[in-house]
Amino acid sequence: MKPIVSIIMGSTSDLPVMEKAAQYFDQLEIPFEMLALSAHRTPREVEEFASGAEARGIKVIIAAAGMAAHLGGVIASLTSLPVIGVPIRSSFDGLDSLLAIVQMPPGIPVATVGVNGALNAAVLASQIIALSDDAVRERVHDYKQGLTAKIVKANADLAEVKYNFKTN
Ligand code: RP5
Repeated sequence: MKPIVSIIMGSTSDLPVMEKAAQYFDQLEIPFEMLALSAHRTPREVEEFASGAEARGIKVIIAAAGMAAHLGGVIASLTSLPVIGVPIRSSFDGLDSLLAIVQMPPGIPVATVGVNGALNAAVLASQIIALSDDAVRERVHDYKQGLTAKIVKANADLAEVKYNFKTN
C-alpha cells in the first residue's frame, strides 16, 4: 500500500490527539503514513520530507504541533500540496499553537482546524482526496450520512425526555 496522506506530528506526545485522524483513515480505507518531524528539532528532515512528498504520491499533508507551532507553515513553504494544520493544546490552552499555525503570510496557506481538531483535519483531507477518487467520495458521503443519522436519533431520544412544561 502506498500512502496518499501524511500525518506529521512535532512529537510523539501529540499522538494521543492524532490517533483520531488515524482511526478515521482506517475507517475510510485511506492509506496514510505517520511520522514525527519537528520544525525546530529536525529542520533538515522536515525539508527533505516536504520537498519529496508530492513525488512519492502524497496528496494531502496533515501537520500537528504545539507551542511555537511552525511545522505546518514550514512544510507549506516547501510544497504545493495542501497542508492542514492541527494546533495541539500543550500550553496556553492551545491558543499559542492555533495562532502560530493559522496566521500565515499571504501566499502560503495552512488550512487550520480547531485546537486538537485531528478528526476534522482527517475529514477535510478525505474531502480533498474525494475530488479525484470516486470510492473515497462514496465513503465520505456515507460518513456524513452517519452524522445526520446520529442527530436524527438524538431527536428521537429527546422526544422521550419528559418535563411538565416541555411541549414536544
Ligand atoms: C511541539 O512541542 C510538539 O508538537 C508538542 O506538541 C510540543 C511538546 O513536545 P515534547 O516536548 O512533548 O516532545 O514541538
